[in-house]
Amino acid sequence: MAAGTTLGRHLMEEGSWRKDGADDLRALLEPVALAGKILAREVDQAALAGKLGLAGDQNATGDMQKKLDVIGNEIVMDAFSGCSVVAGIASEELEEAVIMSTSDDARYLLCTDPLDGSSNTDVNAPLGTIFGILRRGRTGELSGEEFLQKGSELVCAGYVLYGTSTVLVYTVGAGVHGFTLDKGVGEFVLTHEDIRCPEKGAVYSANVGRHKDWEAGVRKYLDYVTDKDKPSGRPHSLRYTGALVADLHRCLLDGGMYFYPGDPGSPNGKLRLLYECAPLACVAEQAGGAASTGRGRLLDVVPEAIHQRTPIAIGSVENVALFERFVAEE
Ligand code: AHM
Ligand code: MG
Repeated sequence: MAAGTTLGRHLMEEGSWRKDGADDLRALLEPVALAGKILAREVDQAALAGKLGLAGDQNATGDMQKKLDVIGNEIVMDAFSGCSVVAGIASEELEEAVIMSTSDDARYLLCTDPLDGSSNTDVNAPLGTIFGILRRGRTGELSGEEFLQKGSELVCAGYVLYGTSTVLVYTVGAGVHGFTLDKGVGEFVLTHEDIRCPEKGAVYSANVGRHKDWEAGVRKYLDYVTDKDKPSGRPHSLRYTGALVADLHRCLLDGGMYFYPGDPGSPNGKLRLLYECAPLACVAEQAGGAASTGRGRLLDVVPEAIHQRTPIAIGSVENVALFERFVAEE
């Protein structure tokens, strides 16, 4: 694609040969891009505007909300408020799914974590926005049950990473493309065309401070990647930012694997299936990588609840396969 390709132009060209069509793709992704631009500005200015720190409430899954979590959720909802093709939104920051449009054109559902990695807000470390779009099988009154579709049903997924630059990465089911925000002109410009995740990598991302609570197979995997074995490139290097989006972005570009397993207090780990893990699993697979619960393909898991958690291992296909073998052997 030509140098200087904007997201809008890319969507028109991609959409011209996709089932959902250019108009739908633009209707779905332009609000994501708008929310990404506004959130990039909010994150940038938060310390100056007194928007760091806790908001004072808990969200639906019991996390203490940061002010930026609340602001992020409002920004995403506002961006989609004029989008008639999206019937409803399920968000990490909303107890229940919210109706956005009752139009007969409302053929899609949005799943989102508006601000991934929000423990990073006050320390100037990376943050993200995760989004996944599902089809809606019917019209009429929206029910929360309609969101309970496995990740392989996602028609579009991606993330915005607020790091040293702001990057929007998306897939509509055939390849993964990345756009960097040119803040001077306010446009996302194609900088990472057809991202391919290396088949293996020598980096792992996990909160190893919790390793004593992990099941035996996961602990053995950690022993394996930290063992010294020059021919196989071990030990692997540890990189953990506290923002899944940033750690996955590194895996996609450089290879490696992020994992967040369960522990006795939280058998399904920390991360949420519908709006965190499934959209990112969709991106990983589309880039030639993989995502697993440790015991099978993550995109095959049918959610039973909007805020359901799942263990996850995501990144290079060989790393994920090896992780699954360690888990299966115990
Ligand atoms: P959040 O949605 O509340 O920010 O939680 C998700 C984040 C991930 O981005 C990150 O990898 C993980 O939680 C960090 O958790 P921990 O502090 O337990 O390592
Ligand atoms: Mg999150």
